Amino acid sequence: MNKYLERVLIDTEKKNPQEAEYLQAVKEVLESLEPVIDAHDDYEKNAFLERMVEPERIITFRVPWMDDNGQVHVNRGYRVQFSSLLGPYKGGLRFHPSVNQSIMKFLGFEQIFKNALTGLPIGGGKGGSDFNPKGKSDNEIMRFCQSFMTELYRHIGQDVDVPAGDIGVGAREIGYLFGQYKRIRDAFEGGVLTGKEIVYGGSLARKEATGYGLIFFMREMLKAHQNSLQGKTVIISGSGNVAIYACEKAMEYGAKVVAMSDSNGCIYDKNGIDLDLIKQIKEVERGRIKEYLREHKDAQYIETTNEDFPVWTIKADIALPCATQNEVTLNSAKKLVENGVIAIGEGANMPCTAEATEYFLKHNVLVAPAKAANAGGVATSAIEMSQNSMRFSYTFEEVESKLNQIMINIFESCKNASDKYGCSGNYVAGANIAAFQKLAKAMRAQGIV
Ligand code: NDP
Ligand code: 2IT
Repeated sequence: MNKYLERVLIDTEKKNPQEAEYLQAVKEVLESLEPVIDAHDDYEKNAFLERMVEPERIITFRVPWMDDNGQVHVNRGYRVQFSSLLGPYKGGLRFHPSVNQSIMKFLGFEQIFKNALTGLPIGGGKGGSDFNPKGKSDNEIMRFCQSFMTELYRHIGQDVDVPAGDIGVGAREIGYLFGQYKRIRDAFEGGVLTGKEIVYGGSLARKEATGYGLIFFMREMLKAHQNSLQGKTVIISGSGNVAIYACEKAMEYGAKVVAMSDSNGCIYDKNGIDLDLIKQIKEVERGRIKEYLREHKDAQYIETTNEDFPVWTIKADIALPCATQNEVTLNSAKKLVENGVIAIGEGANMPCTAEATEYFLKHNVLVAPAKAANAGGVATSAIEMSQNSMRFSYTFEEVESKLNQIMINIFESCKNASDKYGCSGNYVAGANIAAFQKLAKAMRAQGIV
């Protein structure tokens, strides 16, 4: 390995010994940058990589809140403001009990590269809390969001840092967060959060954007390999925001989606998933996916019992992990390849373990990497910010068409970079290289900061 790269990797490991997810994300990027680093001998002198892997700022704070029984709880809030090279910090908020500094940093780090690929003026950040929204009442969610924002507000702003949703944070949470921000600032700064409801400044098609964008990217990738989604069997993990709209668009392109999941298990419906029912269970009732069987008695439910998600044992041409990090283990990758999978589309962030990704690439399975393939969500967030600044809104069709073009451009950037640096067809490396080149250019232009 290139000596400079190797040293930065070792130093990063030393400095962040407990942060497995963060180190995994950094390692993947640094390893794929080797040909670029070899070609630029001034990167080391100017510490380009060291500056790339050190967040500009990490904020953690106490979030006390009271449940409906009067019991007080304390959670930890985070905002990692990783890079403002290309614009205000931008990235989602995750509410999930597994949230810790390592997960926040890996997500923030990946966000910098993803946002660079969109071609839009947004830096990279991420935040959230180890709060578990499952089983909480609306009032509990509101009180938690208000307490969270009462600390976060001083660190964000429409030209400073613009959070949005992620796991456990959707339009309901964004609404409560926005209400509290507006109340504290005594000003209507619409662009301070994205993923808002349409009625107070949200963008049409933002809800659909990550899932739709994933399928647009998949369409482009398959096209480049003389293939398409038409008639393909698809399995999807998760049944949240990304999974639902990936399913919807895949079906529109003539694919048959036969499985979806949640953290408890997966459903397999060989006749094709009834997406209206999934939306009813997940978006309206906030229920468990097992409920699917109440209307489809011949569908199967398989419970999750260990780290290998059962959804990946179902035979399919295309697999779309849309739940969480490291949800595709090496075991699962082997099973998918054995079952003849041709392409993986990462709707979630870092859903494949390093070993799984390596296994797919070695077996000529196309991998649409998260930083590129799920960038449609944040790209549409940036379009929401523009609409807020213009005090004007686009139609659904206008936003979808911009999103489509952005995903086409992102695929082209990944493909060109992989062709140019001798790793044709490896879009994981292509995405990292294409994004890094933009960031390095901005870093050089802005001096030592
Ligand atoms: P949601 O909260 O809407 O849905 C998450 C889904 O994944 C649920 O079905 C959930 O099941 C499942 N899930 C979450 N954590 C785990 C876990 N630890 N083990 C098993 N299943 C799990 O989130 P999103 O759809 O918004 O996000 C999904 C993924 O996509 C995340 O990786 C996120 O970072 C990424 N992403 C999201 C974007 C967006 O715009 N929302 C943009 C780009 C990427 P359960 O309900 O049982 O917990
Ligand atoms: O991971 C992601 O890109 C998101 N959760 C969306 C971020 C955003 O700012 O829309």
